[in-house]
Amino acid sequence: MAEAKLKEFMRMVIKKNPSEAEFHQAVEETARSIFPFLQKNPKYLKAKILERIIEPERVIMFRVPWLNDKGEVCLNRGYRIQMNSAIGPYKGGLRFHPTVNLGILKFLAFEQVFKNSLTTLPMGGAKGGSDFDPKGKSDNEVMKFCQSFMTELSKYIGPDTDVPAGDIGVGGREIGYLFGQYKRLKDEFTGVLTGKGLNWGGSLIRPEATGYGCVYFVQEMLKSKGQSISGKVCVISGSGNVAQYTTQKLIQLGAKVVTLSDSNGCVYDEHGIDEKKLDFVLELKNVRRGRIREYAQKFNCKYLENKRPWGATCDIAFPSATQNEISKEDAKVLVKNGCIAVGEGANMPTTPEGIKVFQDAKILFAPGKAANAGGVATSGLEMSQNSLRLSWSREEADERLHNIMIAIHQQCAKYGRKGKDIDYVTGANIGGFVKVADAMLDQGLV
Ligand code: NDP
Ligand code: 2IT
Repeated sequence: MAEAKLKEFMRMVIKKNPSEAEFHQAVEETARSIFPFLQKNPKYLKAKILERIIEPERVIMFRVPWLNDKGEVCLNRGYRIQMNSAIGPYKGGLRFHPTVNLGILKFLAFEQVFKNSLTTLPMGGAKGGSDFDPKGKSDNEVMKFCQSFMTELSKYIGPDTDVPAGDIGVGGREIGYLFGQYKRLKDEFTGVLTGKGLNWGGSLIRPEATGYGCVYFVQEMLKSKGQSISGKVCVISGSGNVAQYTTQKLIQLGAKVVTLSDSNGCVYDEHGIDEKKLDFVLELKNVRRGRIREYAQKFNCKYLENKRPWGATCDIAFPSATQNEISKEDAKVLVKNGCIAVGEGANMPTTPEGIKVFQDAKILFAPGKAANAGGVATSGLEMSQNSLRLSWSREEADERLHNIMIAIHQQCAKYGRKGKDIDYVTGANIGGFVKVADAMLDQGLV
């Protein structure tokens, strides 16, 4: 009965939003958890909250023309999906990657609504970006693109309206160029973006926050089973912002990280990545913007061309690159090799079939909207510091982040407890939903 209703609901979603496969996937995963909850709480059904929550409040699409270093005209498409503002200003990252399209950004904006609600902070959900590929572009070209992108985006954002941040392909460099252009256009120095440089309104710990937060969350899951991070063998995908600081925190807590990857392949270091090797990765990826293959050459370890790291034996997996990077087969291999926990640093990195494999095997599985919420949570802290015109110490920001991750774990436990176990998918979906749904009820038909 419930399955038939879900199918009918999904038929409507697909018909109304054709060619948006990732959006359909994210909605179905969430609706599957929420449907039974709605039956028990008909006030949400009557107000059609689920139907309303999947419809963006506003979608902005725009042309981004810019000149490359050869003086040629280049053209990209820009987007901002303002998904839900029931509990606070729109908040969420910008992704610059050639695969960006409307469906991918709608899935990310949808996930962001629930994630931001879980953080306990007052932030609505949004996502944006462009099909611009920063790879291989000069700093000058990236700046030109960012200036053109912000010239249009600036009409729709503001510190109390919508506060973008980074995501794939958008780090400190891009946030700097975007902020500079916004300030120039509006003649205002405000907290309109997060992930800013420390000298101009950024928060300590923001670069580290997604990775650190993901490890703090996994630490809580392990604690619930009487276990700890220390001594665990970990595999990580990606080698960008999230992967780098997940690695750093795991090293600090005494775990052994054996893999990192990028879109060309993966490195396997049986001796483990230590602080020194991680410094090399930070310089390679954030300054020289090179390929992870160089790590294998430098430290004389295995490089697997065009491979993901899921074949390596591990205790814990941290998918931290992109969506749908763990298939059903990958999940089976991880379980077979003894993996006991998965912390999703990326957004929706596990396919629905992969999630089922993890759940059937009863391993600890933390969905992205809970596990990677530390990034946006610390963005929320950056917004508070900007409003108060002060800045917290590293220790204070880290402690707040840590407490938020503990609170998110508690919300997952509250709504996802099943006997001795916690179903983190159900817990995160319902926990994230309730606060937004109640605010929508309070605010009437908006
Ligand atoms: P970065 O751009 O810093 O790094 C992305 C990493 O993932 C790179 O190593 C990149 O390799 C790899 N990657 C990207 N796309 C693909 C692909 N299609 N196939 C294989 N590898 C790929 O991004 P972040 O670290 O910021 O983001 C990683 C994930 O974490 C994303 O899912 C993002 O949405 C999520 N996230 C990020 C947060 C943040 O605060 N930054 C917060 C919460 C979630 P290459 O260099 O070769 O492209
Ligand atoms: O997916 C995410 O949560 C992010 N990219 C961070 C968003 C933010 O506003 O810090």
